Amino acid sequence: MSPATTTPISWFASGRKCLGQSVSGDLAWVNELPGVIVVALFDGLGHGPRAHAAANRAKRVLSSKCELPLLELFDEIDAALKDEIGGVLGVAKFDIDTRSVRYCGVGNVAARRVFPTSTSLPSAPGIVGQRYSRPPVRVVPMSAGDVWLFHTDGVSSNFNIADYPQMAYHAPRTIANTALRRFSSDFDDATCVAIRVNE
Ligand SMILES: [Mn+2]
Repeated sequence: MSPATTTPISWFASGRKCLGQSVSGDLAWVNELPGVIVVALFDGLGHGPRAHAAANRAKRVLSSKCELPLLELFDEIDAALKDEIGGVLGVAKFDIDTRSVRYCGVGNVAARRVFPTSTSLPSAPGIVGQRYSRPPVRVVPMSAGDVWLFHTDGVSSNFNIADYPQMAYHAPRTIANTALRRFSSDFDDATCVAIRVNE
């Protein structure tokens, strides 16, 4: 994926598959709609071909239905995954007009604003495609200079960008690649999306 150039948001998605696997069960998906940038991160249960198939299914729904309100989008993906292995999912909508970020997450997927202040958006328990609690929709303000990280559990949540004070000033490509290189496990698929709200 390539970073946005025509919007007030720049982003980069970086990912790597589990050692020994030929495919990844993680999916980072970003779409720029008029006024809204949708960022989705899916992690199919386990890894390998079954997780990859689930991620592909989630991707098809995202591609056709990402304009739906978040909870309806989750319902659609849940229904589409009924005969797949399921997975965890986080979806954020960066709304340019209202300068806000709406987020829903189910399962172990991280959504964090890491700069200038740290805020983690919690997920509801469960597995999309199997059983989950309808996630609350979180709405937080979006300000120029904010840096967000979305990552799967292949990247450690212990990673704190405050420990690397220069990092937040780098381009999203560098932030995502660095998080992946320094803080990911070889033994799981690992994916990180870095987002910067431009001035
Ligand atoms: Mn994982």
